[in-house]
Amino acid sequence: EEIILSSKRVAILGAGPSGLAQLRAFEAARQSGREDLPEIICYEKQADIGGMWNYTWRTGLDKNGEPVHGSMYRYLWSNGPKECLEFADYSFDEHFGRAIPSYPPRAVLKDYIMGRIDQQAIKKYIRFECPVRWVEYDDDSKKFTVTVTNHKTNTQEVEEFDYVVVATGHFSTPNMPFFKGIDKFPGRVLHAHDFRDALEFENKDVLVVGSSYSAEDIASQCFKYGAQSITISYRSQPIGHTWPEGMEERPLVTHFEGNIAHFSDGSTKGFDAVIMCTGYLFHFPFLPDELRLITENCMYPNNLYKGVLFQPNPQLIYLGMHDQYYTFNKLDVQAWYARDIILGDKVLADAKTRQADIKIWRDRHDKLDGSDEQNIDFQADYILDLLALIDYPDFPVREQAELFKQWLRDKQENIMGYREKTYPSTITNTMATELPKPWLEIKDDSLESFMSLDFVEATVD
Ligand code: FAD
Ligand code: NA7
Repeated sequence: EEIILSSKRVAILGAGPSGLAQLRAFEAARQSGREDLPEIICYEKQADIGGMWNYTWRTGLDKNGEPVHGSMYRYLWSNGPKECLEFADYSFDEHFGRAIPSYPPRAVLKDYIMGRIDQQAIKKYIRFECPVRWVEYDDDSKKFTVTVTNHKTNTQEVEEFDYVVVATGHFSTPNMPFFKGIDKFPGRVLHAHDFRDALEFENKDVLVVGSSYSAEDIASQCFKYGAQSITISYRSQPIGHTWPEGMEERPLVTHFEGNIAHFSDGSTKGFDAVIMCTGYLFHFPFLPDELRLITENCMYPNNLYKGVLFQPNPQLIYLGMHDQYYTFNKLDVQAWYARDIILGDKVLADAKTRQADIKIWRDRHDKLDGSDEQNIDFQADYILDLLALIDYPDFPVREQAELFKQWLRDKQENIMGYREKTYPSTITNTMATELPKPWLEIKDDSLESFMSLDFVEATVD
């Protein structure tokens, strides 16, 4: 029988990359011989770990009637170099036993992330098919009450915790705009969240609204899988790539008449389908106002000390709430820091000191010019700030920032070919191998098919 030495209890909400990073951080402490670990329960709505990286064919509601979490689609490949998300303590070489290309498909990246986790050790903390319904904090007992629905037993569970870690992601609840006449559009209208298989749009004229990652990638997917034409409509700034024939950018759609879209430059065009790539809402229906993070998708949400501790109540921790450049390695660093705070290894600064620190970062954040280059350096500085506080293995954050900037240039040079570029690992120095044929021609993206390709040793200029 397990003896619980600590009276502390921690709830982790979500078992995607953030929640898993938190579980793994505690597991690392346990393996290093720590005995004063808290009791942990991780509640996960889905039936498995992996979060966004679990591909689901479902849209709308899942088998339990819960909103489908997944926004990933078939044929999704990493949209950034794998060298920028490589773990310091688990390299791609170690996982795959050989060099692979820099931009792997979803299933390959998922295999890597999962490979680092001792699934047996970690799954025992997780209650699957348990969506969190409500979280409350009691000022007197200084404890949270967490209420979940356990779909496996069809019962409600209520437990008390000292800490709650919110790791539920923020790319699942569509931000869906309205345009006059869209209610009478005769074709399919969907949000990126519900986009699954680009083949649905073969030979179709597709309107993509939005100008960020989803718009860029879903438009490219539609091109790759045979759409007849793709028009990308931007609100603020065009993406600005040199698009292949059949793709173009236009300013914002103003309204629809039948299947005809009218754009703000006075032009018009008829479409078969409209895909709203208009981003996501931060949605925490299980949190009362006083515990709820209120933010848009940005580089440093307000009210989060060190980007993780909720300022009004630092027993509440949020992971992965920034807009993303760095992903898995950054989530690891956040989780490591959160663990040290929970274990009491780090003394928490008083509210005034924390507020002053938040202000420094928010002031810097307000001065960013919105360019990717500045955002990347800002996020690198943030990670380095956290790294200095913890004993997580150092990793070459700045070198990875330079790779991100190269990635931007490579996308600019050839949006349909950037995934053929290769970069050296900042962890092992291994040079990525090249795809044996153009990305546009590799249409089967399964793990087996990808790993059976004859990767080519990269030529060094
Ligand atoms: P998530 O992965 O979203 O996991 C959150 C978990 O919380 C889920 O398992 C969910 O089921 C669970 N959950 C939610 N609500 C509840 C609840 N009420 N109760 C219990 N559990 C709940 N990143 C990259 O590094 N490279 C990429 O190429 C890339 N491509 C992307 C493409 C798309 C289309 C999207 C949407 C994101 C992409 N990302 C990419 C970013 C991705 O969000 C992160 O890689 C990562 O998944 C974030 O991890 P997370 O754990 O914070 O959130
Ligand atoms: P983002 O990066 O939050 O971008 C949202 C985009 O949607 C952005 O271009 C917005 O334009 C645009 N938007 C938002 N509302 C509207 C309306 N009303 N009309 C027109 N355009 C609008 O979300 P993404 O889905 O692209 O990316 C999220 C993650 O998914 C990311 O990490 C990827 O890896 C995958 P704006 O520039 O604000 O004018």
